[in-house]
Amino acid sequence: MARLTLWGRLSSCNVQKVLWVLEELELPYERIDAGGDFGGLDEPAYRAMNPHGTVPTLRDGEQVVWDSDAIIRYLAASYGKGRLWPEDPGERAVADQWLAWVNSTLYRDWIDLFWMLVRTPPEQQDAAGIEARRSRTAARLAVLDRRLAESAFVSGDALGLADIAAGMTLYRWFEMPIERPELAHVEAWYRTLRERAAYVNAVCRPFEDLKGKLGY
Ligand SMILES: N[C@@H](CCC(=O)N[C@@H](CS)C(=O)NCC(=O)O)C(=O)O
Repeated sequence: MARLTLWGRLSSCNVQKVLWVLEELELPYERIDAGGDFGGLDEPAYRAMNPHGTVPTLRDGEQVVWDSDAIIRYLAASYGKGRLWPEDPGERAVADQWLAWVNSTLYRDWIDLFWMLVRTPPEQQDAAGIEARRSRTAARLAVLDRRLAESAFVSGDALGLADIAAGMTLYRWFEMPIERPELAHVEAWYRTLRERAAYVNAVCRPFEDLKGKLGY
């Protein structure tokens, strides 16, 4: 039996982040479908692990962790030292500041755009609201573009947690039917991510089944 168990549906972007880390670190794990049409999040046993009833949740032996960022930080600290988790406090802080920015800023506008454009049925869509989120996400990505002009990866010299959090948004960004500004460094970085089997397996998944679904 695998020591690591992950609960969460493959279509969840927060689950995808965790999957990418598991695959990147080549860790053996078992994944249990949960959330969305699979349900299970209100089961007492699930709520005992994750009081919020969300996915993902990870169990590692006796240790249970919920929230995708806490999970990827836990996995990197436990199994990714020298790979996804810099030992040097300064280098780690650089990666951490970009990780914090992704979650507080880039992700917010991007997920709102995804919900308003993809998850909202066309007859309920708000065109002005969609355009506001699209242009804000584009502006956030322009900042990332400047970061990537000076650094091979968002986290620093090597792929790290900030790349995982930011890179998770890119597949859907490039697949959504929207206008996108030219961002040469983001595009080059996206091409390098797509050369990683872990990224393709975890993140590059068509999202047809989420179209028009506001229920979860
Ligand atoms: N901040 C949390 C957000 C968790 C969250 O809202 N997950 C969504 C999926 S991305 C969820 O559980 N939705 C209910 C469902 O899938 O049924 C995290 O990063 O883990």
